[in-house]
Amino acid sequence: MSHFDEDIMDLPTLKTMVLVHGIPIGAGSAENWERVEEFQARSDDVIIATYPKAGTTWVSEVVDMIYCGGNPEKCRRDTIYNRVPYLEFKIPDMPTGVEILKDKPSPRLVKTHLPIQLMPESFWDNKSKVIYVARNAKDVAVSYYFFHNMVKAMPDPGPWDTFLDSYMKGYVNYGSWHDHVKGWWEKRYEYNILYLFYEDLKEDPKREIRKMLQFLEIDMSEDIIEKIVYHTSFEEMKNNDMVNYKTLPNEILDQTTTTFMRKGLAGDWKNYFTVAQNEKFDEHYKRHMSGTNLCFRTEI
Ligand code: PPS
Repeated sequence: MSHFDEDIMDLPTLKTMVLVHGIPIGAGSAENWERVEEFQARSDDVIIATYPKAGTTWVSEVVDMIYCGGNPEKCRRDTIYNRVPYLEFKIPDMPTGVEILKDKPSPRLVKTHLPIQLMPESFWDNKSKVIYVARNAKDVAVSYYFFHNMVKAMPDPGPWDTFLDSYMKGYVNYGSWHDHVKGWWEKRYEYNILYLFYEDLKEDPKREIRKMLQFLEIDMSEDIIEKIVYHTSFEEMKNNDMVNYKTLPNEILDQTTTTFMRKGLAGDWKNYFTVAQNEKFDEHYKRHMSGTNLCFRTEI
């Protein structure tokens, strides 16, 4: 597990970050850390936990659809970031994730990107359910790079080659991808965690939705499951303003050159990695993922 020291904090990709227990976290969230740590979970909370860009919004919409009985109109009641508040979110002049969640009726759906060791204890004390979604490291790298260019509060990622290098080392918001996916994987039986993969959802969304239903102990007819698959397809979500983040102004999230719902593919990394970058990445990956039985597919 990487624990970073203050001496890396001047790096361009860590501008606006603060170390929280050795993990780079956005300065706003870090400022609010006590509130996050003290967060009072409820036993019927459902947490959607991910490393950034792993399919958070997709699974959030699926889970909200499940709780809305497959009715897309009910899911259009509000934006995804209000329906599934972001636990550690804090930017100036907006209510924090903790504040929004405090007043939500049960069952609350909660989004977080926290590595498992930074999760508020009360989630474990209350045996809240967590759906963790993991996506292969290469597609996450590409998606995260584009996201850095879209979000005004994120550091400038610089050229792709240098960003990729920083990402491999974990010098980005939320730290190392390797540590994140392994940390959650290792605790999946200790806590109430359903561990899912983005690539599996792409391959067979119906199968993965059934896993979520079983985990959430909810019965649902085939017709409704099919409706959920349709409503949460990439094309449908891309055109749905309640999930595509188009409700945010350009000053926060600039979607003029790339969109939040960018491509939604498994294997798009091949369009960005050079042969040399891929070799270096694979060699580094092997070292950081040795000793785990956690396996990813980089294409389907
Ligand atoms: S965030 O900002 O961390 O919450 O982003 P997150 O939602 O985790 O990830 C965004 C990527 O997920 C893709 N996406 C989808 N893929 C397939 N199907 C559906 N329905 C879907 N919805 C979102 C989105 O396009 C981002 O991936 P890229 O590779 O950039 O397209």
